[in-house]
Amino acid sequence: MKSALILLAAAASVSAHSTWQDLWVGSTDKATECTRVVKDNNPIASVTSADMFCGRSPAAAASVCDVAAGTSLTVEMHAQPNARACKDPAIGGNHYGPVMVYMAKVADAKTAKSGSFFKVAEDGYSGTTASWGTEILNANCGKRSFTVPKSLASGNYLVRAEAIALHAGAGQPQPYVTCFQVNVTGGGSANPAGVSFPGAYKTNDALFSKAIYATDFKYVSPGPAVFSG
Ligand SMILES: *[C@@H]1O[C@H](CO)[C@@H](O)[C@H](O)[C@H]1NC(C)=O
Ligand SMILES: [Cu+2]
Repeated sequence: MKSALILLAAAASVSAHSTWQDLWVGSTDKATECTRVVKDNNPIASVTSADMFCGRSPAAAASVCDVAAGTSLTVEMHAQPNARACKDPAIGGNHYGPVMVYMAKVADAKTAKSGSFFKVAEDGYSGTTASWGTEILNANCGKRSFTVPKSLASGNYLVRAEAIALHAGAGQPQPYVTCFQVNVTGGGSANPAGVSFPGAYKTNDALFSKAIYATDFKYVSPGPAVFSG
């Protein structure tokens, strides 16, 4: 009986893991065409791991997707690879935490192994029921849309989608990260300052240092402020 319960608990925690996998350019579903698909749906071991760059051992993406500056991109997360049904939560269980998107200008999105990432979107927590970024994601079938800043310089970029589950408690953030390869066209001259991954977060950052269930928990955004152009 005891071992059956432990097995059940293990199965539940595995199914609650998730992975960013698909990209939409405007209303066009690019599925995984421009995705550096990560090897599995497990969280990254720590916010200082080398996996923080573009996720757990990502495969090369087939393409680089064109997107016009000032138009929208949508990143999409689901629990299991290639399982996009809306009936299942995108990131279920009690995986409460922020959802963020970063971009980094790179010489060649197909081969880039590092980047200077600026933040383009964030859903943190506003203190009310169901306001965590991951809850908003679940309410939107795993999709988070954002506008590629109109002022951004044209060229290749990595889009880095991130969700950080905080349910495990203080000092134990569980990040999920995937990168997408895009080519921004018709842009301006902005080259926003960025941060590196790993590097931008520390395990003792304010957000990771306090359990989300603590009565005095307060959301403190990890990383830089959102660049909106
Ligand atoms: C990016 O778009 C520009 C403008 O359309 C094009 O000249 C260039 O070849 C594209 N680069 C890639 C890598 O797709
Ligand atoms: Cu999980």
